[in-house]
Amino acid sequence: MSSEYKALTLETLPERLVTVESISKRVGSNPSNWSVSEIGDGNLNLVFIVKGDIGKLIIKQALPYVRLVGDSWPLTLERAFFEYNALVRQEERDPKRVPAIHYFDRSQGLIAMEYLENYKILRGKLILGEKVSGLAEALGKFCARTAFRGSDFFMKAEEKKADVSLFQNNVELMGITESLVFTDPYFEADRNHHTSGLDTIIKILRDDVTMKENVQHMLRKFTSNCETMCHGDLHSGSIMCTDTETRVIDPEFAFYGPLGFDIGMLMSNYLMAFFSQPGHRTNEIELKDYQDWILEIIDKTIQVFYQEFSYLWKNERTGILYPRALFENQGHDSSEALNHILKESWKDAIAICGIEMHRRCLSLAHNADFEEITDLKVRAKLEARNLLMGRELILNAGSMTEIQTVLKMAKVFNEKDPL
Ligand code: SR1
Ligand code: MG
Repeated sequence: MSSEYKALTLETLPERLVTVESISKRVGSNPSNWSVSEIGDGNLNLVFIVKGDIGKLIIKQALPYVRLVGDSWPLTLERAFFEYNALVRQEERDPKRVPAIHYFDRSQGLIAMEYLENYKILRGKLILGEKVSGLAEALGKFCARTAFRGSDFFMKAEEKKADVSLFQNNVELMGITESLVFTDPYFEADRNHHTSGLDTIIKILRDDVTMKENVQHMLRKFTSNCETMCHGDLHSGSIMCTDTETRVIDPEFAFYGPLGFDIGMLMSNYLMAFFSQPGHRTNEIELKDYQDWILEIIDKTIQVFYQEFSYLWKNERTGILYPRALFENQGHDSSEALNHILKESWKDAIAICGIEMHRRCLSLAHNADFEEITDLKVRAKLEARNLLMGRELILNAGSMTEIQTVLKMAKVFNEKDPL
């Protein structure tokens, strides 16, 4: 392909990509037999499915602007470079959990990757009330393995530093998170919008100085604690599932940051799915059954995360931090140190969880869990529960040491009528 950037179209894609051997050998060498559809429903990029005589591929291409907003918000193509690099590392750290990559072209902002046959975006399944077996095991392990193996607990110090330095250049996407997640929800930012009827709740949040301080303490960690490589955008739209299989996609927001970041964001998106359920089903038995299932998934995910992280701590602690030379090799127990790290990261995860619960209802990019509820009174009530619980999490992150406390709190807020 030429190096001058051009966005692909349904018409130009076959002739432009058939010359790429790693693509044509998987799709077919006759471009007139390729069928192409554009399926991107995310906020940033073009995503094509290409089908040919031999097989199917996904082609993802960055646009030089934010797709959700248009060319009034320019964005370089570099996010594809960071996504590519993150996928390579995630494959090493948790094999077969992310799509295989078949081609990358930095100047075109383009990645060709495995087509996940029969998989659907998890968010859609959560809205429809579909269960996925093995979900908690897959994502608990993914979060633990990527967190542990992307840190100084495991990596060679020079490789870790080189990697931190590479991902520190993901300035634009970290900038989006810094504004849309940590800042905009808490004042009247230009790009904000919210469901009508929520003004009294929003005033409570924006008047809460202690809560805003806690959010900024967390932003300080986001900008300065580079302890591990985070996916950076691990919501239910970045996860694809069949009824039994789970894969993680879309790590373009990857950055080196706090260990609890991904698990906190994931938990938040489950809680929003939980709170939004009454907007998607009215049969009381089905509703309760599905909401209970979501809470079980959160519980299990956290358990698996702890088990896997502890396993890796015992068996793969090869980095410069808490070396065996200082502990096990001298007959000294390192489990108190592990508990300290897990406790600190859990506190961060709770705070991130609350912050994500706020931003998805208050700043630019809302989630379909709530947005697809057409009855605005119902939507406002459910979002209000979510917003107020988010506040409790941010205020009390330090004292909510057990996942059970979070799950009980979700059940309490689920019964409230705060408007
Ligand atoms: C302008 S991008 C908005 C949001 O979409 C992505 O998925 C991230 O969550 C980002 O914050
Ligand atoms: Mg995305």
